[in-house]
Amino acid sequence: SKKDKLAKDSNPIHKVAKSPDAAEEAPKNVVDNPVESNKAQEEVVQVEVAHQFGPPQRLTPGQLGNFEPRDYPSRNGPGENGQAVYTTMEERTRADSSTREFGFNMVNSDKIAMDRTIPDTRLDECKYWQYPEDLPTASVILVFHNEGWSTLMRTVHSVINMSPPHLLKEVVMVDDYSSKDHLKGRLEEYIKQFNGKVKLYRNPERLGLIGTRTRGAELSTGDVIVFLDAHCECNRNWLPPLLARIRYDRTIMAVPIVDGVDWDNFRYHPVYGEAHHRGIFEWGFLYKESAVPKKELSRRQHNSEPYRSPTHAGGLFAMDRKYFFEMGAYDEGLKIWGGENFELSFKLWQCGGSIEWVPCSRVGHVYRNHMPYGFGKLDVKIPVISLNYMRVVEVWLDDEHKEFFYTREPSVRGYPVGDLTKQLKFKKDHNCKSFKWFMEEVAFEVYDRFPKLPPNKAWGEVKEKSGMRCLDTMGQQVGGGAMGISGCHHFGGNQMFRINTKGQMGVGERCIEAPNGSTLHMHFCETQPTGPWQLDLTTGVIRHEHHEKCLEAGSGNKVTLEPCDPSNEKQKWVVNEVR
Ligand code: LR7
Ligand code: MN
Repeated sequence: SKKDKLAKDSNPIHKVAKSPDAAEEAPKNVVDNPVESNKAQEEVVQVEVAHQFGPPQRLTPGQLGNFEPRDYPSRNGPGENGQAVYTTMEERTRADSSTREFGFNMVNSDKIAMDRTIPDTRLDECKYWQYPEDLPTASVILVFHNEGWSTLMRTVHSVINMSPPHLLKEVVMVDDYSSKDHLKGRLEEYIKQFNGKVKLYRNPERLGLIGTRTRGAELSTGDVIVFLDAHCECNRNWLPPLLARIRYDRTIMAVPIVDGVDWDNFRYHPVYGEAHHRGIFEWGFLYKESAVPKKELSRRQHNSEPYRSPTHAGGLFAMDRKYFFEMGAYDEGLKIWGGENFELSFKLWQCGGSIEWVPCSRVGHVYRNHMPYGFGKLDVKIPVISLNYMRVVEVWLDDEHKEFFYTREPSVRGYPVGDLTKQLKFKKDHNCKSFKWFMEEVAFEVYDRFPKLPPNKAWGEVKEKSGMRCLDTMGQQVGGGAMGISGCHHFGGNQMFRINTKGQMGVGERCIEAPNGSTLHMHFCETQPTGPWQLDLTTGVIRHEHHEKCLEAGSGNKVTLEPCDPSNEKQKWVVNEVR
């Protein structure tokens, strides 16, 4: 294909247009961009190669890749160079309450300059790429709901500072019905310093992040829309590598590599070491990242080149604006938060687009301590996220794979997902490929980690026949202490188990084992969907076939494996489906 051919073509043709006095221009912010394309004066050879190494002999230290910003001035305020900042004893109470309110330690964030420097986390190669001069312009869209002040505004400053001015059409802020005071007049005043480059729109009601993003895209005027969460810090030259892929092929969704920013001390750090990762999922549609398979890596010549990914975390990505709407934007039936990353990903891949992660584009994201906001009043009796997943599953998965989702989340099966006519019509009209194709050609490593699931033999709360207590994880995690039994609450959650026809007992994304032959513990599920648990539906006995023992309800919250005794009522269980 054309794409493959170009990826292999390493002959550098693109000429760099560089203004001679760029180095003398005073930086307006921390980082400015010394390169202004001046096509009238410079002979620019147009090539179709959007991501191409420049001629090595030109790339002396004074002549890096064509959009490379100058060096940071060295500064040493709190948090500079992405260093951690700390809370004093006097600040402790305020820091904790801000963390409860925003999911971030705002006391620490407030100490850090809006334009602090962060370490360049890119591969060294990245500095030497020559990007096309005629890149599309970008609207950076920040949707926000009750975000903290300094984390939000640092995002805006960072986008402005780190983007070549002529490529940044605007920053579009869309307030998703926030109630915090600092997001009212103070925000309106503050953005005036950006001379109209930062625009602010407000939702008349809570739309959730998904609907708000679509609205932000409608309000945008750039060629490309770039979504960022409202608590990000852009790294050096983050924008051109994303735009270059879209210029090359407008059906590519270009995704930056997400670095971590700590919610407490705001240290900026890469999430992974050398190895590239990409976005996948398990069958309950929890988002996962996994090392990129060799087969994909070897399609490229240079380790800093973009690679294809089945999906992405959701928050940070660039797309051709018109193409986003040609693809139907987000499903309007998705509510507030979650699953929209899969909807757009599956739709893109199955209907002719693609997703690429771009190693030379890096953006830091502050991972929250917890989600500080609710989802508002919604008439939904299952978790909103599950409802969103169901809409995605019902539209984009085939029967075989749908079944894996409902095996992993049996309690939501059959819940009404609302009208899908528009989505199904889109799929048909665009002749979209099957999910099987997607699994085989794009997401082929998923089965290695998350095998096809055999049917459940039983699922629900595991209740003692002779009492009112149910098997309960007791909040234990992998590597933690013993699980137990406690009063049945019929809400599922920590009391919702699945035993499949191959003997695996699962709870959520985890599996249950009895490593010491006595107490039950959480485990990472094996890469085979098998296990030692034999449930006899008639007698209610749950037997561990390797230890040759049976599950017995003890005193207090205890549950253990004991020698099997068919006459012991404490070894009899009933599994009740709960919805
Ligand atoms: O009702 C809401 N309205 C909003 O405008 C809820 C949230 N929001 C805003 C919010 O202020 C923020 O700017 O939407 C943005 C995302 O919300 P977060 O930061 O609470 O989400 P998250 O970072 O916990 O979750 C990830 O998954 C989400 C749901 O699917 C979105 O896709 C987020 O963008 C996504 N974040 C990322 O991908 C960041 C990187 C990796 C992670 C996690
Ligand atoms: Mn976020």
